[in-house]
Amino acid sequence: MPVDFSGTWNLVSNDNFEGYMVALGIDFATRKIAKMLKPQKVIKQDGDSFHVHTTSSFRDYLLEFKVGEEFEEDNKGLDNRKCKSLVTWENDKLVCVQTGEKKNRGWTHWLEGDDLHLELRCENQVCRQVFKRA
Ligand code: 1AG
Repeated sequence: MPVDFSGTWNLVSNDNFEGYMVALGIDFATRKIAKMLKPQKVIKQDGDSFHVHTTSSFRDYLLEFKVGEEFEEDNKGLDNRKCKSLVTWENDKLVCVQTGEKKNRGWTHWLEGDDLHLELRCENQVCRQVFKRA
């Protein structure tokens, strides 16, 4: 039985989101708005099948995937760059490698106590987000 990430999660901290957005080439005006946001994540997990909806007052992002199955990701409303994404389990962590134009791009989700953690990586930048159950 894998870990269950299902639930509604609210962002409580967002370390170096600015550096991550700069690495993705997000323009100044968009970054200024984006870093004020407190997004919510709704995760629906059925075993290895995931539906992750990140919502905010500015933009939303929906990602659906199955662990171990590579898919095309469009990053629509984020940096809009297409990449090939593959999510795998590394013990109880969900690790995504996003292969494309940007080096070292990907993310990791894990649970720690009652918190949901997300590390977002691009080039030499790491953004660390923590979410609490709504
Ligand atoms: C993700 O999480 C990232 C989801 O895939 C969105 C989080 C951060 C934003 C990423 C890049 C910044 C690009 C543009 C800034 C503009 C708007 C910010 C909007 C933020 C809310 C959507 C991994 C996993 C499943 O949870 O996606």
